[in-house]
Amino acid sequence: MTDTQHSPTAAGSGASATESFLTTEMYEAARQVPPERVDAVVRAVLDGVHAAIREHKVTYPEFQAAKAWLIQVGEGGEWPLFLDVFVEHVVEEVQAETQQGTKGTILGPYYLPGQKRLTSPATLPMREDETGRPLVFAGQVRDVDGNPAPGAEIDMWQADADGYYSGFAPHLPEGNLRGLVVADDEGRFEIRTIQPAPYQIPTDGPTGKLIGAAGWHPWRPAHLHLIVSAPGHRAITTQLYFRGGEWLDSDVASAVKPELVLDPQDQGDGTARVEYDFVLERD
Ligand code: MBD
Ligand code: FE
Repeated sequence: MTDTQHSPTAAGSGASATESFLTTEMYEAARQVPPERVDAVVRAVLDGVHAAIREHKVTYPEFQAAKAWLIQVGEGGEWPLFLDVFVEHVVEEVQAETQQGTKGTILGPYYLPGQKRLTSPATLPMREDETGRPLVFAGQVRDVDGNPAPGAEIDMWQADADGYYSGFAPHLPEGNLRGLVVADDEGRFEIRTIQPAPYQIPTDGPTGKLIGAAGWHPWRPAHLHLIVSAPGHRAITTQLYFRGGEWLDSDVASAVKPELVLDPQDQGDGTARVEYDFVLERD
């Protein structure tokens, strides 16, 4: 890989996301889709495309431009980025119809399994000179009846104070601001980290070019990513946002829910603290 391909500003983050996705078991699980489902869903997607062409009288130059763009999304490795930004929120919405407890939201393209296991109280791995407001994030994992969930784990990842994710930006150490935090016997956890910056879709890749061409903005509000799990419980994939943060009302990925907005309180020493409890369904 050249440096350009893996630089955080270029489509390199997209290419890394494609590599990462194709090596996860998530993809294996999706192989066996019955033909009736493929027929019904793909037909509906194509019907939607045909309807858009008719409604907007799409021309040959526009069709060819779309074809060139689709090719570039693949070549730039940006399918995970594009699909997670513009499509995943609806898949999550459908799944959420059958899930109780803490609200979930999209996984996004930057999850990396197998991070360092840390015991609560824990500090996420970070650089010695990591910038950003220090944040203490604490709470308890419980079931829907309010009972503590022993053996709970919080798999957490986030951008740094410049909006970059480790594993997808070459200047960051592996595992930076990622960790699997093991809660105590009553599901309680306390995690020290820093407050992330908003995330900007790389403007020089095909996804960013499309966003620019349409006159949209490329921003997600600052967020923490979490997968919260406990033995005997259904895991929840979610994100937590920050009250008053920029782009909260216009997330390009449409993944903000009001229940997921934190309001950390300054502790008088430059550190902020916030409590958030998670509620998991039993299996
Ligand atoms: C992100 O950080 C993210 O969380 C999503 C969903 C899409 C792009 C970048
Ligand atoms: Fe993210």
